[in-house]
Amino acid sequence: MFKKILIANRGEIALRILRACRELDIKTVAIHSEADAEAMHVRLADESVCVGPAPAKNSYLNIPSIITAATITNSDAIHPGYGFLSENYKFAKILEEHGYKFIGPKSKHIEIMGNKIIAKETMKNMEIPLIPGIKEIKSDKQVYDFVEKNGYPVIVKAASGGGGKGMKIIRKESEIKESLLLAKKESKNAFNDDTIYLEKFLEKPKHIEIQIIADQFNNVIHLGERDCSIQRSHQKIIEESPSSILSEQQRKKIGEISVNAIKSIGYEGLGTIEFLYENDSFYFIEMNTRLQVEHPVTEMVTGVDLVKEQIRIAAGSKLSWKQNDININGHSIECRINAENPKTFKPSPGKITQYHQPGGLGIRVESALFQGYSIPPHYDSMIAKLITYGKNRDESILKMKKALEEYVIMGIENTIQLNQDILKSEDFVSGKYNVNFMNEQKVN
Ligand code: MV4
Repeated sequence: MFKKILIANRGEIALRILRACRELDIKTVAIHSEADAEAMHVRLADESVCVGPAPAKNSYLNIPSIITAATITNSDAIHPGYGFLSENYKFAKILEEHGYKFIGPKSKHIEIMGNKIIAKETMKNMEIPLIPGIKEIKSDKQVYDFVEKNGYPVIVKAASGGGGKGMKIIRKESEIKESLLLAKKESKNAFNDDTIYLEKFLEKPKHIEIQIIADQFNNVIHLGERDCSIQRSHQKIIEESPSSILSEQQRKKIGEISVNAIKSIGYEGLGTIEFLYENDSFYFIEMNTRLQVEHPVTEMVTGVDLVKEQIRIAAGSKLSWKQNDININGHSIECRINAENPKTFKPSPGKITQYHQPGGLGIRVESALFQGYSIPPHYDSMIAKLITYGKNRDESILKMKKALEEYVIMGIENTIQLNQDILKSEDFVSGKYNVNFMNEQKVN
């Protein structure tokens, strides 16, 4: 097992990783920017190293500085968390070449899944269903021919994109030329790669993702699904597991398909296979090769500590579970709480003047906040995740409503009330919501 892990992240996820390390009796090194010297992850770690100034590109993304921190602290592994360097295959590769274990998949698999066209081709060969489309758009004519045969609407996406960047929906012929030009231009600007592809556009899909975990001996299991359809501008707000619309047979089938695909590429570590789900069918869109923000809902319903298992596997241990050991029990919901104006979603950094967090049976808070802490303006605005567990979905919702009522975060604007409004809405309560929920909802 590792003796010391450097946590290349901040905020709630740095604390989550730190706690997993403690339980595994592994020493921790926090890294931080100049703006985060007082942050909770720095206070709780065994050691800490300042890796640069406030802007992430100079600190949490500063690869030479982070490797130097690993060297001077004699760390043997680096946990990237989510965001920042977590899906940077070059970073994973540098660590592989320098004898530090990157706690995540092999750089090769991060690279494959980072290119959405290659990811889709890889999955297609493994019998995962795809949305009909054009693999790589090389000429406008291909698009004219496709819509002639398959009709509108279609969607153009950036090969290097993901999470919604550089997407264009095309609903009629007159939009084709401009949309293709714009999509190319935007993806060149954002990703320095103007490769684009096309899919038939699904109007009302759910976003359903399957959690998998694979060890270094090609043992692979899935841990059911998460429904992440409640989002705004491609930022998730509420996630839940299990999804209320899947039957036990559907879960088993999509889980097995996902496991087989992962097995056949020799993947190692945690992974999430993202699907769009419409009219009882799953369509693969992307794979995430990192620990995800919403991992707690899966932990609550399976009882598996995903971060401890991720670390154990990275150290070369075998999976602690066989597929038959995994049962989905009860229901879990996660609400993300952001330091934002709940109407405009403009970030609201500043000092927390009063803080009280909810508790009780089935209530879990993942946050690095404390009274007197100043939220810096330089990073993501998510400040807390509130997770509930109940014996069924109704109980999980009820506990969430009561826990949100109890949560006090003063001094900054936050999205607690927005979460309350969503929980009250008819579409949320029925479970029959889709990715358009926040656009359609008259959440007030
Ligand atoms: C789609 C789609 C409909 N049809 N692809 C947005 C982010 C990226 N991961 C994929 N996205 C979508 N791809 C086809 N062919 C609708 C979306 C989409 C979406 C997907 C998941 C969660 C939220 C979403 C919100 C708007 C659009």
